[in-house]
Amino acid sequence: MLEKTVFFRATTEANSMPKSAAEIIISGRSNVGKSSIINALCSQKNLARVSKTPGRTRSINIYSVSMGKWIIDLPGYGFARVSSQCKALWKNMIEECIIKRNSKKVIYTIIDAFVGPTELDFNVVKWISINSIPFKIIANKCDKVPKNISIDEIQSKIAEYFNIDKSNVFAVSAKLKNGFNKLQLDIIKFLDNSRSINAPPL
Ligand SMILES: Nc1nc2c(ncn2[C@@H]2O[C@H](COP(=O)(O)OP(=O)(O)OP(=O)(O)O)[C@@H](O)[C@H]2O)c(=O)[nH]1
Ligand SMILES: [Mg+2]
Repeated sequence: MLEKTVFFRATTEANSMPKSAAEIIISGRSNVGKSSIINALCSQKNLARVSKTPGRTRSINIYSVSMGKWIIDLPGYGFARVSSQCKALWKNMIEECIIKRNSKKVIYTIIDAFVGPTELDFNVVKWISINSIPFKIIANKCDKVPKNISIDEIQSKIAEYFNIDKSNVFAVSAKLKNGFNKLQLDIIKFLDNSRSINAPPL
């Protein structure tokens, strides 16, 4: 199902986004691997643009899985080298996209498994949770974690940190394409349970 995903549109105007049937939103700090995760999830190499330079994804990029069912790649947060004006614009755009649009959604916040969850991650997740938006956590870059730390340990620590059930924490490596089966099933289940709608014109 996810391998048929295509690019739909990019926008910085969340209030002009058409209505979706259901959406998966990928959020996380700059450079944590959001775009790489979308490529790995959809078994495609160049669907989303990956970059070594943090702050690469500047717009809300919408990918269509099928009939109004989307995966959304958000610009990363916490990129230090942007002006306060840029940060304010980012905040408005994200707020508009996540909170103000009344869509059926789940947010997957990506964290770096090697660095661990940061205070900024915690605050963003808290903000999502306060706004009653369903969320899950994906720990990426598991290939960088020392081999003596198990995937189970990584998941348990993160679940404890965010005070959520371990089943809502996924551990992957977008680089090695490891750990994606469970995550793909979770996403497909959510999208399959939503009614399709005819896509608006491109
Ligand atoms: N070691 C390792 N590197 C990864 C992994 N996933 C992504 N990267 C690298 O991390 C860097 C950032 O990846 P992106 O997918 O562009 O990250 P992003 O979160 O979309 O970044 P922004 O759009 O700038 O916010 C790239 O150099 C990727 O090759 C992973 O699982 N392991
Ligand atoms: Mg990106």
